[in-house]
Amino acid sequence: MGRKEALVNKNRYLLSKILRSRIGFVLVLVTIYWIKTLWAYLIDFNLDTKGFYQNFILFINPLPVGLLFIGLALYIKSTKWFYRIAGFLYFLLFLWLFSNTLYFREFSDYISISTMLASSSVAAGLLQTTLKSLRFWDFTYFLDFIAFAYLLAKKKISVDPKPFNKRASFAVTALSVMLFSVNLFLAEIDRPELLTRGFSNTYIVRALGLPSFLGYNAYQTYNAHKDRSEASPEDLTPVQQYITEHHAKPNEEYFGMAKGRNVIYLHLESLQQFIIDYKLKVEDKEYEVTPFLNSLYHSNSTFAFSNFFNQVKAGKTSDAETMIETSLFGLNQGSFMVQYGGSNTQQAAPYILSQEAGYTSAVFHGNAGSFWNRNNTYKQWGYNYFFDKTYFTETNAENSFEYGLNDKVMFTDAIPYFERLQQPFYTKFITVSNHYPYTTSLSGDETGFPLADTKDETINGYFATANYLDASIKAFFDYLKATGLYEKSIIVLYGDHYGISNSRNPSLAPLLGKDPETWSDYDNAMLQRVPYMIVIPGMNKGRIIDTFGGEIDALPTLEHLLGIDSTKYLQVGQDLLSKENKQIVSLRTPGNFITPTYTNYSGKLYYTETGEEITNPDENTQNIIETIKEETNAQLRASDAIQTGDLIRFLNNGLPPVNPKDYSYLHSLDKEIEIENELGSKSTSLYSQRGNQSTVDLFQAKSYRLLHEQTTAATTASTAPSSSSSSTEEEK
Ligand code: GP9
Ligand code: MN
Repeated sequence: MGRKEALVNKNRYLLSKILRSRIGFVLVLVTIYWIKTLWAYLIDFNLDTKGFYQNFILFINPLPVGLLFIGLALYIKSTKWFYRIAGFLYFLLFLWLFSNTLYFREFSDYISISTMLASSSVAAGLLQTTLKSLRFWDFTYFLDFIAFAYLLAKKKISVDPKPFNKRASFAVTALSVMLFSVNLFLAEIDRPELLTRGFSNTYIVRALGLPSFLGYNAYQTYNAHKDRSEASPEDLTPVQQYITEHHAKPNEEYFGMAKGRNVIYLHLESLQQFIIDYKLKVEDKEYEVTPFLNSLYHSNSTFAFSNFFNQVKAGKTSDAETMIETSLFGLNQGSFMVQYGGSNTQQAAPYILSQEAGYTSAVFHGNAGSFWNRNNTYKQWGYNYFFDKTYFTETNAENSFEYGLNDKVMFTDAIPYFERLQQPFYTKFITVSNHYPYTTSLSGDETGFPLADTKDETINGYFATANYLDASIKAFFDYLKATGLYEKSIIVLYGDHYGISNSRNPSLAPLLGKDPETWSDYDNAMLQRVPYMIVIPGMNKGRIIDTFGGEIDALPTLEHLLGIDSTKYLQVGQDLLSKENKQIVSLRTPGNFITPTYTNYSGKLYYTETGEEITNPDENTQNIIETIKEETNAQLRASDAIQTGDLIRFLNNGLPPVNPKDYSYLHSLDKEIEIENELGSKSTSLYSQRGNQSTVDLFQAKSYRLLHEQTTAATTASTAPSSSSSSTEEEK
């Protein structure tokens, strides 16, 4: 017998020895499940893990649940049933894993409870697409079954008739629960508030594994379902009453002034209002951070708001999107889009505009479509297209970071899809490069804008990424102007939420000319302002408006500018251009609010204008504060009732309910082209209007280095013209 043969025999012997005991059998199944899951993580799922720590969590996460689940069989006394149940539990885990790999190939997401509960026709369709997504390497997932069948046939597996000790079985359960807690603990360190905020299915799967994701999803679905089943059409009455009383009549001067125009939303990631007109001082030199946005801010084509506040909570970006698109708040805990977005009946801007004025709608965003459950929520919002990262240049270390593709690349890559949209369109570009930690998104030619000089690296990098965002927006505006879309559009820009958190604000204070020692919650509250600018090219009534408002007010403001009556919708915001606007900004934490006179933040009351704290309010002030609080509570109450009770499903306002099954975000370019072809000479896409000529070349986003070289070259050009020739060559 050769050495190799001896080794194989030894291994075989060892395996059959392990398999001979019940616990051995369980451990073998757990190990195979573990290996298969890792295999699926490696070849099928795209989990976007970064660094050793995240990969380590990914590596260990199949073990606890695998052991817990298959280990349950150890409690069974009967030999026959022990083997049957252990095998069955293993098979269930495998089935869940394998179905998810097939599903993921098609949908880039994981199977949720609502996917499974979908009607049988969808299920049949699912089965079809699933079968189509089988790949030749899938046989690897079945190798163990073949091996087991072989061993059984050859009678190599002998059964262990001795039941496992009850206490030992319990010890296995306890051990797996403990391992699971360790897993959860490590995951929470990597991503604080993982379970409360939800983020995306990918985050849950990569931290806790597929079976836990199912449990998590089931819990959320159950909660949403509970609130929903308790609600009835009568709940609409108080909500509608609030909305009617709270309605702010449109200002006749502006009503319909942008009627029929394309709507372009530019979501400015983490951009705060303090950055507008701000000049960063580094080594005695001043650098304007957002020169282009500043020019918009001061333009007479822009309604620019100086007291516009973000009203998000744990759902951050998703909360901002929810408010902007529906004029309803996110939740007090977690993210509305994650918990209800995919299932609630909603009447969001894309759907309203398609119904009222035949708009086509699209979102462009360079991150995974499942983040914040966008892929499902957007269908409920009636978005015709969602171009997520799968439509753009593949991400790598240079062109992207944790949260997605860099903005300039995203805009560049969006053009081929953007130019094919039928007009009028409602589109949203969600930028991402100016996102925490502000140190990892820019590299190579995009670096060069000076870093601030504080002790906090996050703050130091913020200005450079904000400058990058500014340059991306400028490039996009240049494109709009070059194509002629500019005059046909209304462009709305908003910052979604703070970029520098309250805990870091004292370090930011000196850059704002403030003393960190006296920095207060009032200052924190004031920093919740974000940019909000409505650009209507060609109009000249634009100015800086100091009305106090927030994200919840954006939709009625837009509707009125487009000449749409907002009264028939369940929206709790108020038009910011209306003379009847009450200027009460409810923050999502009940009791916190900002008005032009008072600010109540983190349990403290201030005069908004001076920042002076009101420690002993007189009776009159107390009454005023109580009235404001009651107003904000009523607004949040109405919104929460609609959101958690899914009340829009009871509303009869003439709009048929959105059917999410009518929407798919696959093969979108083909669909756009098909529509162009169907419409023929009636096609209104930019591409068709330009005689089937692409506008891709009209979008030019130069890197920071090129832009910078160009300006230095321009200033030196008069003295040394030859020095600029090489860089101009490169710019072409
Ligand atoms: C990710 C992006 C970030 O797709 O929109 O969300 P945030 O972390 O800002 O909530
Ligand atoms: Mn954000």
